[in-house]
Amino acid sequence: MVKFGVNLLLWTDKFDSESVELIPKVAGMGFEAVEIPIFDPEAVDLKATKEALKETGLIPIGGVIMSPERDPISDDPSVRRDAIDYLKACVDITAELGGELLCGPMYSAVGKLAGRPRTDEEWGRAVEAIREVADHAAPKNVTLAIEPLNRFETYFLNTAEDAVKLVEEVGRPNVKVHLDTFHMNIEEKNLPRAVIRTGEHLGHLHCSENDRGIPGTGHIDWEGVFKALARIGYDRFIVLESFVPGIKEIAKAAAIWRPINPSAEAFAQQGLAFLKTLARSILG
Ligand code: LER
Ligand code: MN
Repeated sequence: MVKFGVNLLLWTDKFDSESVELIPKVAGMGFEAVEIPIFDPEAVDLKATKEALKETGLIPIGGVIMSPERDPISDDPSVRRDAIDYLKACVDITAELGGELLCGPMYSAVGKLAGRPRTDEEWGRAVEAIREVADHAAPKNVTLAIEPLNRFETYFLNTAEDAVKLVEEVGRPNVKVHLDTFHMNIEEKNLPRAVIRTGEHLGHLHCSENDRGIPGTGHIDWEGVFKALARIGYDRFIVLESFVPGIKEIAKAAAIWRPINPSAEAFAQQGLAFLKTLARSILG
């Protein structure tokens, strides 16, 4: 059975002790899982977060936020080392909170564009970094899910096909592909076909409308996507993701300058209702 979650980036880009109050809020909306953006591993209040998760029964998913200072494909070896250390800290937090999945674009900084295609050297650095983090994560029972982004947010990994290629080259059973319908709408010729080709490699899914609006209000082929999920037997998380202009860092990274949704709450609640209805009729 798939489980529905929401990414807390909808409300905050810095998960800290104050953000813990978002956990009961999300549980009250009817979600079963919560994606926690780990901006600063030191700022995560492990004790309070664990308590809130225990009280609500929500399943935590860790989300990474890379930056130019922690970039696994940087030319600077110390920046690469900081990226790997950061990712390992995110694995530790995810495991400590009782989670089994760490997701996101963990190969490069969001918004980093080089004005050229990725190089073989950068590809090799990403493979090495992800292998090292995966080997750290395996004994903690944490799986990594790698998210391709659209071409305006990264030059490194844009398509499901390339993400599968990366995951196959990494060659670790605890490394999967993470797809996001918003990015797919820009980069894939056909969303259901991309899901089917990802197949057993699919480890995580973000759902967002083509304009980052509420699922069901735009032109994403939701029925096709869910039929493809049924065909590959997908039974992991489905996480709603959007951003609002007030959350500055993520608004900047995702270029959200106008209110796409009436409110964060409307996005989460209406999106959940729409996707749950679809899941009931297609996934059973
Ligand atoms: C993160 O999950 C994502 O999809 C990016 O677009 C954030 O900028
Ligand atoms: Mn996403």
